[in-house]
Amino acid sequence: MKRNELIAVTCIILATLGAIFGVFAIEKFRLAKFYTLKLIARAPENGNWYPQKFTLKQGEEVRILVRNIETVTHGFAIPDFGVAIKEIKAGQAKSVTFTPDKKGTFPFLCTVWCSERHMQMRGELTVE
Ligand SMILES: [Cu+2]
Repeated sequence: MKRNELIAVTCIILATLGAIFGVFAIEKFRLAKFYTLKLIARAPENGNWYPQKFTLKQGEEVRILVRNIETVTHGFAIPDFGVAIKEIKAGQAKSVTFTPDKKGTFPFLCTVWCSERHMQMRGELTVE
């Protein structure tokens, strides 16, 4: 290969990689900026909620993105704050915004019968 061809091929490879990494960087920035918290929904036998415990600040609005990475439908609810996402289908992500107005420790849970261990698909949120 001639020197000029080598330079051209190198430039094309770098431009392609740059575009790919650029898209990932923008996506990461976008998610970090718009969502206070990202939750992964998994049935208990596949690891359960991740994170299963998290902390929020009283009076500060939060925007939670719940991502269902499984092949079954899940739901999401924090009954103490009247927060609910009725259905998050397989592979879907949905968000919910609310402001925790009281301190304490509260359960969050899946609201769709998703597995034999569905009743254990729970987590805990602390408001400080
Ligand atoms: Cu579930």
